[in-house]
Amino acid sequence: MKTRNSIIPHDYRPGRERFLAEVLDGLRKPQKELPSKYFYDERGADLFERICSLEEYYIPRTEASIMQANIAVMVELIGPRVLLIEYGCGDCKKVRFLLDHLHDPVAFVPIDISRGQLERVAQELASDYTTLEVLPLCADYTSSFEVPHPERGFSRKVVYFPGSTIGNFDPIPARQFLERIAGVLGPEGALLIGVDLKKDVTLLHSAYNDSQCVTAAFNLNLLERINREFNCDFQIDSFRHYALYNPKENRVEMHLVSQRQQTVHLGNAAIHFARGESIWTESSYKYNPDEFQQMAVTSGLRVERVWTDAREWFSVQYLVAADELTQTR
Ligand code: AVI
Repeated sequence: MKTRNSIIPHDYRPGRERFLAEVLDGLRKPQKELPSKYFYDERGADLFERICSLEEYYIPRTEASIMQANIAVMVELIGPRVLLIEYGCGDCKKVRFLLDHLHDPVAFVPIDISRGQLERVAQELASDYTTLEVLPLCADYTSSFEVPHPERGFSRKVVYFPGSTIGNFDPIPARQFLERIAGVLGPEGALLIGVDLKKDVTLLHSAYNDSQCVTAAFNLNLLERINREFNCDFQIDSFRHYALYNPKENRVEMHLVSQRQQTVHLGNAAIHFARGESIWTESSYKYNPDEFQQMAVTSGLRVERVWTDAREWFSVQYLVAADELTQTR
């Protein structure tokens, strides 16, 4: 949607009521939890940008090095005049590298839940890439929405999903999400996705427990956001960030641990915390390439190429629609 001076995103954001219902639902479970998608209000999006520039958080620079080393082959596989869609585009820094190399991309649909940032970056992209139609969409990208249609015809849809955000889904939702992407892409489309790989636990530990405590601030901001938006009374100082690798489940888990026995009030609800009790706020699954390939195939997608860095910390993978016969549902 375009007005004279600005690009207005199509808006499918979850409303306040749904946010509140999901918070209450999560805090009433025996293992309390909060959905990680709510990290990304304006402050959360800023803190995540800061995480991405930390030395310990290896993902952005490792992924960027893989993209740089292999971009010629990637754009050859993707082909010209595509409709590019990015799920969870954030500040759109990563996609610029791809846009700089693609052959005459027709349109770009950046999708993100953080509306202020999305409006800003869509505007910047539209003025930097003058032949590209920028069609921002503000949504929780795990929900249903319609991909906007560009004015010019395009050859195929390509979804870009970098940063290993797929790792933030539990295995069954991850498979369902890939299935949904396969549906958006249709038989001709392609998915370029970043997938974090299993690695030394000490590296994971420092990546999610950085020395400047930016990840801790990012995690705690979720409680601050709930306080701000629902007039809730979380005592932020009485919760501590805690992240650990769970080798049995192949995931980093982030928690907020109550430092004392306390009661928090949210609307009419009173939520009790024992000392040491945690709220589970995020999982970040780590795969090996075979495991990811297996999951993709059951979602209607086939991994055609996998690129990794020399230390095999991270992978960028190119997927297309699986042939009917190879799908093992
Ligand atoms: C967005 N996502 C891939 C990040 C991750 O590594 O799971 C979010 C994050 N959480 C803590 N640090 C970064």
